[in-house]
Amino acid sequence: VIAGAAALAAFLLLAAAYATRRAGSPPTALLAHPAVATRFFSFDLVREYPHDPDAFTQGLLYAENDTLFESTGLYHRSSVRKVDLQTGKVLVNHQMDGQMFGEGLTLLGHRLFQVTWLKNDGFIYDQHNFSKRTSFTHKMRDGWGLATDGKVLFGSDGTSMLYKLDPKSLEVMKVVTVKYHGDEVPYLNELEYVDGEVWANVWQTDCIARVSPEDGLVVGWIFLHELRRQLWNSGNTNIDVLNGIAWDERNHRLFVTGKLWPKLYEIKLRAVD
Ligand code: DDQ
Ligand code: CA
Repeated sequence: VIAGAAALAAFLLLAAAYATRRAGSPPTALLAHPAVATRFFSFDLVREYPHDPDAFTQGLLYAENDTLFESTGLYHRSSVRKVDLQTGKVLVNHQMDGQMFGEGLTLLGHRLFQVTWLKNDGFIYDQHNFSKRTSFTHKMRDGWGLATDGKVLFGSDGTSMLYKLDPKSLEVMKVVTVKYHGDEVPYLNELEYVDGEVWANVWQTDCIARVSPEDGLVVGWIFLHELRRQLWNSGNTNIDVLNGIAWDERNHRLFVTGKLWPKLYEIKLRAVD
């Protein structure tokens, strides 16, 4: 799996270089696929905040008033928490059953939806009282990421499939295969809905795919390897992968972090194409 992910990352970089070089005359192979002008993004660092280095971040979203909701994974350590953005302090913590491995989290209305790894079980929490909890089952192959546009849920299961789920019944309303120039993009992980697109961390890479949820086409790639490299170079060698995207829609702030990362970053994207 790790070799596969490394190959995917290498492929993305090559594809980016190739697409840039040939921008004037698209290669005929690409013309066989719908003409999508994929954009490539680097970032400028706006601010960094502390993040619990023991949080194996699986789901992240911005709530309001500088608070975030986060779900964390690992057996006997999974949690759902409300976190103060500025200090990284955990304001409210719900420890999950030790047999559960927390995954994606999203907020719709006043309810937090969460999926779990290697199970089809999910939970719905009252955002003001995590002990008010119900459960559901879903028909995705597994539970990885969740996001919402305020009406439906979007889900990922570690494949290249992006699901649209009915928040009432949790039934699958639609599935699209996420593709970049005709090739499937597997390992879709944590999700975020941003201005009509679904953004997805691609597991084991430092890349976020910007996906059109209507047809699954990748319309942009965000490259964040510099964040992980900086952490590593400053001695944080226990960190795991990039995971966790939160969008503050009102103030147009974008936050990213990773599993066991001691920092959470506010970044601004910069187009490099
Ligand atoms: N996922 O978040 C990518 C869906 C799963 C991550 C699993 C990481 C493995 C940790 C070790 C598990 C011990 C059984
Ligand atoms: Ca998210």
